Amino acid sequence: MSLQLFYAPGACSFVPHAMLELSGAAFEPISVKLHKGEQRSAEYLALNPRGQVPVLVDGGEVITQIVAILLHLDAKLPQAGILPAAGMARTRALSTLAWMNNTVHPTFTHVFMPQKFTADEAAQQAIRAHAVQAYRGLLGEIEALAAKAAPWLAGEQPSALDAYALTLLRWGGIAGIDPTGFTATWALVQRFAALPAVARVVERERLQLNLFKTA
Ligand SMILES: N[C@@H](CCC(=O)N[C@@H](CS)C(=O)NCC(=O)O)C(=O)O
Repeated sequence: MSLQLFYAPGACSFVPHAMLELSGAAFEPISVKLHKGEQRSAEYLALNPRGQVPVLVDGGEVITQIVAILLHLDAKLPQAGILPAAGMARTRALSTLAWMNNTVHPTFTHVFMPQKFTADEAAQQAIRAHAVQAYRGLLGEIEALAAKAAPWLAGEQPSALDAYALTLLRWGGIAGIDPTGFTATWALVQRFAALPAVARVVERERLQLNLFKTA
């Protein structure tokens, strides 16, 4: 089995990165430095013409999109507990995963890269300010889920939802939102980061969980 994961430190690729490490499967993590524009190199665009991470290469097959990568890994490495195995628990976890990926994550993109949505600098500031407020509300929704975690977001086992929650809450600090204010999520994220496999990924990506800076 040859598995390669192209990831960028601190990016959404943390989600499959953490789950691969938790699975115990052998894989090659390959870092793509987004701040250096490596995702726009000819070599990388040949792999993923959209110029984004994550990319999973499994036996030469290129797979993009977090949800597709996670479902592929879940089928291949069921021991990883990427999602609950079956039943309504799986359906609910998929529902939350889809929402994190299609709603929470793109809201942060409006905070972090408003230039993707308009070239007008004043409009960029307005988009950013509006998206920060929306993002705060979405982190509040994750907080309500974390308050009910038993003990993880998808139930008894740590899953992709906990990895995504870590990424999204950490991004809150970049958006100027204090992550420690979301007490249940903050506790969950710290517990997840302390799992030995996840701690290896946090170390490999050199992640600091709290990026919030007071003015
Ligand atoms: N819908 C995509 C989103 C991927 C994405 O937004 N990746 C970001 C990092 S979090 C990226 O590679 N950005 C680089 C860029 O846009 O230049 C997925 O689920 O994989």
